[in-house]
Amino acid sequence: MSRGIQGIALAAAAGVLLAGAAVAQDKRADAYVKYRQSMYVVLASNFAPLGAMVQGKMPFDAQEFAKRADRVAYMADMLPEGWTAESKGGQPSKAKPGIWDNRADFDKLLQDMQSKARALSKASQAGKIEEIRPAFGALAQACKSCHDKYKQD
Ligand code: ASC
Repeated sequence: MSRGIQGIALAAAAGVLLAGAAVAQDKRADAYVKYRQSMYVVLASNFAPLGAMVQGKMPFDAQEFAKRADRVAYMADMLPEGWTAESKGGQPSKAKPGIWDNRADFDKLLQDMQSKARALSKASQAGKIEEIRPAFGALAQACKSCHDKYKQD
């Protein structure tokens, strides 16, 4: 092999290796997104019946409400695990890229949602719908505030 051809072969091999590393990186990010979305599925699936009870679309069951509100708070606390730097760019995702440019603001919204979720779980312990209703509304608003800014429609 001439020097020139050797050089080209080396450059091509390096290119393949780098492309391989990029693919591995992408797959890792995609896996993080999958993990993250699974958390949101569990969270939303437990949040939905709370909404139905608060709105009178489902009979209010204090025990059931408290159980699901506890799960929502638990999942909310787990969410940051799905928003690590490794998850950046993972697909398919509705996360707006702005999250990574406004990380402090995003984290603040996430923490606010976590604190509202804990408050709802606490409020649900006494089983009084009139105490639960405002706490539920505050949590729903916290979810929406973040979605409006950082989630694609
Ligand atoms: C849900 C759900 C959301 C939030 C949001 C609350 O049940 O899937 O994204 O509540 O609509 O405002």
